[in-house]
Amino acid sequence: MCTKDLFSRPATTPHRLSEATFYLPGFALRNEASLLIDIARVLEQSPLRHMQTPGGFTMSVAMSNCGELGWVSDRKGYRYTTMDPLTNAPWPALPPCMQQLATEAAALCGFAGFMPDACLINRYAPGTRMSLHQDKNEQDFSAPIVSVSLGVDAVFQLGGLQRSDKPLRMGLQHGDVVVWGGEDRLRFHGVLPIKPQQHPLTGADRINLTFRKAG
Ligand code: MD3
Ligand code: FE
Repeated sequence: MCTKDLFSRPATTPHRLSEATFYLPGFALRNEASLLIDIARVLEQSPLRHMQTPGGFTMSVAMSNCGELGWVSDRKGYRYTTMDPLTNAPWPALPPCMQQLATEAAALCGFAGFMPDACLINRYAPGTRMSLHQDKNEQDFSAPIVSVSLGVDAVFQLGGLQRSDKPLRMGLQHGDVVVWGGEDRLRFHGVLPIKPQQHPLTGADRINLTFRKAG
């Protein structure tokens, strides 16, 4: 499935961060080359773009999607669509190697049979942040979300179920995977401004993939 990868690594055991949040350090390293090729192909069809918020601001994170459904934001609100509003074509299909990575990571964390129908691709340039929010545009909160970090390091904020709960900070590096489900699925979370750094595969950028069951 991920044939471009020359070296295979053993699967890491998940670290349980809370009741239903699991950290798999470096889990995506075994497929890093395939993943970056797949992402580049997706972005040729549905390019990264800065979406508008309902309040009329431009998001600093550049985004695109693959899978049956894609997350969009515009003046009308946040939602999932089957068509890319930029190209007026369906979102590119979820590449099998990407889907397999997400399904395997979820299964290692106790979420057997996770079949994502959406993958949001976020690109953070230096200085870009994502403020605390909940992911609640999906139909089914019983499915987990699988997050894959690529490129330069980020400091992730994991809050509680109330916006006012003080968030924990954790570093996320190239290849790290985090799986969130169950009672942690609706926790507030965010990303602090990305510091200027260089990564051999992505330059100054961080790329984050979030695999979701949206429909
Ligand atoms: C914790 N992305 O796209 S992924 C997003 O690094 C988003 O780009 C961040 O938040 C990023 O919506 C963080 C990690 C993540 C995803 C979903 C969660 C953390 C979560 C759901 C519940 C709790
Ligand atoms: Fe989120």
